[in-house]
Amino acid sequence: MKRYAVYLLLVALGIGPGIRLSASDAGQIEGTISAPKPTEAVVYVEKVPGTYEAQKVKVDQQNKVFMPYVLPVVQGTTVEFHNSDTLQHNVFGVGDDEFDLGNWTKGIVREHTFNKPGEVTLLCNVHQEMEATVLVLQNPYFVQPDSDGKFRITDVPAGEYVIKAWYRGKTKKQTVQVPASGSVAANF
Ligand SMILES: [Cu+2]
Repeated sequence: MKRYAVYLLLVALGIGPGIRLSASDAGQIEGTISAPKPTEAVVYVEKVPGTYEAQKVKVDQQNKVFMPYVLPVVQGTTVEFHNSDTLQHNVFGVGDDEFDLGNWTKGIVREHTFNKPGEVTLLCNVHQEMEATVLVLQNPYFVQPDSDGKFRITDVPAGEYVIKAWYRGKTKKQTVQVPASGSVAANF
């Protein structure tokens, strides 16, 4: 009898609040960005109150190309830099965060944690043609559009936000009102 009462209490605590949160407090931002290569753009919410879990993300160097070419991350994310080539690469960053990981070859992984928000250009001092961008963002409400330029940012807490579309170093912005359910349109 006692055990059954505890079970009922857990059900009430566990399921009740979950349903309410997901059903009525968050909306979506969806739209289209017009750009020559929309998959290389990033659409993001500038600031959403709260602190967010850092991620661990991988960047590879293949055939003298950084993969991916554009990498949006949450502030505090550690990026593992791999080298899949049989030659030496170097990774250094310039811009809002500056670092130099030195030179290394295949099989070795080096890391950098991106704690400063902003835009960081990745370069290799061995191969001048190698370049990539890391966008260090305050929150995880960001997305990269598909090849048609369409994007959708989901589960955004209801409220008014500035959203930004970054493409090749340039940023456009607009203000949206995210509803408690459903979606708001934003086109760039
Ligand atoms: Cu290189």
